[in-house]
Amino acid sequence: MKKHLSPDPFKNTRATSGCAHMDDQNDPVTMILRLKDVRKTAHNWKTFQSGATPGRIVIPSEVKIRDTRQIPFEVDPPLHGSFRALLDPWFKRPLEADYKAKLSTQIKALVENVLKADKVETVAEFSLCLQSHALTLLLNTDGSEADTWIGWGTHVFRSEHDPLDGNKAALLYDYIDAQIKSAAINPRHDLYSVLLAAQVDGKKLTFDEIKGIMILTFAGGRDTVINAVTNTIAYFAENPESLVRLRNEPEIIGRAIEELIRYFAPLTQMGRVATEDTQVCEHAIAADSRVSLCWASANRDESVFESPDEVILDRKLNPHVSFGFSHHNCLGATHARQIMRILIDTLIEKVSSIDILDCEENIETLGEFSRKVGFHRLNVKFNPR
Ligand code: EMZ
Repeated sequence: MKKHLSPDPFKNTRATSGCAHMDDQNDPVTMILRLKDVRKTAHNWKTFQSGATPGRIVIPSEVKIRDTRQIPFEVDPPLHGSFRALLDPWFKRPLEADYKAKLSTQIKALVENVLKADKVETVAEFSLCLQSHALTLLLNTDGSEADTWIGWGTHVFRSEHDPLDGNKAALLYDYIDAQIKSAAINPRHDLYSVLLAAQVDGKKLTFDEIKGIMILTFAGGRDTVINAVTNTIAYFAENPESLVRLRNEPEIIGRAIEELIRYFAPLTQMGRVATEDTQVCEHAIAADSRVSLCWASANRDESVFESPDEVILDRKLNPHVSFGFSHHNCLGATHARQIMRILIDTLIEKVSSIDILDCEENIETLGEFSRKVGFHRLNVKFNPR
């Protein structure tokens, strides 16, 4: 099998049942697999809440390793809307010319650097570096902070052999605590200082609210961006004609980005907790039990997407849910799309082909399903134009 491929493990169950069940630390989850049901459930925040015990809507659940509520994604309307109103303008900054220019400088330097090497481990030496440097722009913080974050590895709450690593999370928490405290003493121009000066619904944010926003900013866009970038490199390695096509038809790059993000669905699913006895496509859901919005399955729904298992770079109808759906749509999506845009522009300009040398896939186990979400290791050689 080609290394870039991401097979759809949900196909049969999506067609026959529409839902699947998985256990997660004795707190079972009903996975919702069809696009229409995923969208309807995401929209219905009164019955399917995000504001449950912190960590419970994440799968695997993080309740055992954290009690800080991540904001805004673990908050329901109407408070959720007040936080989004504060945060949305800041997270739209990646559209500004100055931001794009800085991101472009970072990505160009990184690509030029890997072009000099005989072998590059894409996850650690490329995607993680790219993600961490780009995050200094999103936070508007000192560029040298990236080196600290790179040292933490690809996931904030997981380590190589531990899917829930509380000690690792403590590293991030201590770091964020120290950053908030120092910004409180000496105000700066970064996100910490913006949050310290801000108000939501006429009130200053508490320390824990600021911390919750910062944790989400670090955690939510980390493995997801790394997966998106690494999978994109694997795709171009095995489809060199696509690089040529995008070079010749730059007008389809926007659509190509959406398609790569649809196909690879960097975040498999996100949970909700039912506030009452209810049902989803004829499956009974008990009050206080969990459902998941399975973005990865919904993106392959054959009743919506033609040839869902193919990457069609200029796909026209593409209502994918890789960035979630409804009011909780991904706050970092503008930043993520800008990263993909500049990455593709840079590859087109500087790279002729990419050879995969060896790899180890990152497979998630979700009850009866196994899903490839990316790579633990992807050694490649970038060849210059
Ligand atoms: C949470 C989540 C947010 C969670 C949009 O996703 O990302 C996961 O990777 C983290 O582990 O804590 O931030």
